[in-house]
Amino acid sequence: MSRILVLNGPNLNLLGTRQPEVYGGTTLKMIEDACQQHAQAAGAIVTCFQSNHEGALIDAIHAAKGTQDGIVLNAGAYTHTSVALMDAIASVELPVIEVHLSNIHARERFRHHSYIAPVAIGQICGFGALGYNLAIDALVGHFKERSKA
Ligand code: DHK
Repeated sequence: MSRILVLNGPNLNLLGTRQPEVYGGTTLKMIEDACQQHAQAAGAIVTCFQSNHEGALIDAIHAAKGTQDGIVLNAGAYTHTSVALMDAIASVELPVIEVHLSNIHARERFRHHSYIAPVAIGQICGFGALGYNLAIDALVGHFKERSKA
């Protein structure tokens, strides 16, 4: 079974009540439970972690090396600011799928740029909570393709 870390950044603990018109009404707990179920059906095991602190997210990425096969990451606003998160991902050499609930490209200009995108294998945005399941499918598909090579 492949192991996937679902990592969520700042303010995503408030999902469900935070600007539901932008981020939807699904809570983080609901998203994490859905990830567990979806991953199980896809033959993967999910570990979930959320932090509002950049350093804690970096520590979680470092800890994933050797313990996880890939990461689904919604870095929240750190997506648009954090060279440190980008460097952490590049350092551990794990496949990362970047997820956003909202379509960041259809929002304010400062959200169009992602420091995660250059070190991720792909980006999924605009599909709300469904994006996390799509990211799990993408990672599992990536593992399968890689094992054929
Ligand atoms: C979540 C956030 O917290 C924002 O800072 C990003 C992202 C978008 C999301 O859509 O999930 O800009």
